[in-house]
Amino acid sequence: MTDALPDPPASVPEGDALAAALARAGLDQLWPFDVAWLGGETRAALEVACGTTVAGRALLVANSRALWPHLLRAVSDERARTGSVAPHPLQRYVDAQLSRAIAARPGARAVASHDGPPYVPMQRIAAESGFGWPSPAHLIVHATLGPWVALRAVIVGLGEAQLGARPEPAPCTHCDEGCAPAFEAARGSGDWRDWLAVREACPLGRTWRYSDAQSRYHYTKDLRALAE
Ligand code: B12
Ligand code: SF4
Repeated sequence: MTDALPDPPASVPEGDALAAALARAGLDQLWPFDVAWLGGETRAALEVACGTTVAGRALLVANSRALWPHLLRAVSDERARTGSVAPHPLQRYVDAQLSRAIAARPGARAVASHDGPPYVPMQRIAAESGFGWPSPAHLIVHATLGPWVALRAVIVGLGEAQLGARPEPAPCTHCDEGCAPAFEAARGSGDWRDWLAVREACPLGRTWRYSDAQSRYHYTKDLRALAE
């Protein structure tokens, strides 16, 4: 059983009340970036997703395993209130937290990774903003969390960037354990456990892996995982 593992430290930019509110709700990995750090194509796709031109400070909203107990509480409250759980509880939870967080920030606009199509290119934004780097298995890998990170949203319209130079995360160098063979195996498989094995193959961030129920829900969307 992996549910007894501790949560990783939240990553919140200093003095950022909006980010701190999201972290308290389990959206615990907040990465400020300057829209100017993005390549032209990515920025254009972000503008399409936001329905407006974007510039200045933006915030990438991601989560580690820390989100899971918050989601379980929200689901349990919903069941107590209405007697059932409506579809897409995770997306609804994220949407509610984003709306609440930006309510007091005129000009701020949030676009969730599940909004679409067209989708906001979250993986390209994560890579080009320096949050993480793309692995040979096409997952974004974070320096601390490894592949155990979900990309939830981008918030734009947060004023002047004032962030200096873009941080350069070290890209994946070849490692002995390699996710590439696991990825090749998963591509030909219809079993979600083979996709989970792609994440498990990475030596980075193993301490922060998702709990068993969280993994099952993320890969299968099976609502029964929320009741375990
Ligand atoms: C649509 C989608 C899917 C679709 C279609 C993917 C496709 N090839 O067309 C399906 C349902 C198959 C899918 C599956 C998975 N996905 Co997906 N997916 C997305 C989503 C919502 C949109 C992608 C998109 O079209 N972006 C817009 C285009 C323009 O940008 P792009 O960078 O060129 O996008 C390409 C890649 O992102 C790629 N892609 C999407 N998901 C995955 C997963 C893997 C492993 C690979 C290799 C590529 C890939 O497909 C896109 C189009 O070619 C993104 C979130 C987002 N908004 O980006 C998540 C996202 C990329 N998926 C993610 C994950 C984890 C997965 C799964 C591994 C697990 C899961 N949730 O089921 C599986 C992979 C297993 C499998 N059987 O393929 C994560 C990646 C996290 C990370 N650390 O990098 C994201 C960011 C969602 C999240 N909340 O974190 N996904
Ligand atoms: S297994 Fe190795 S190559 Fe794959 S993401 Fe992890 S560090 Fe990178």
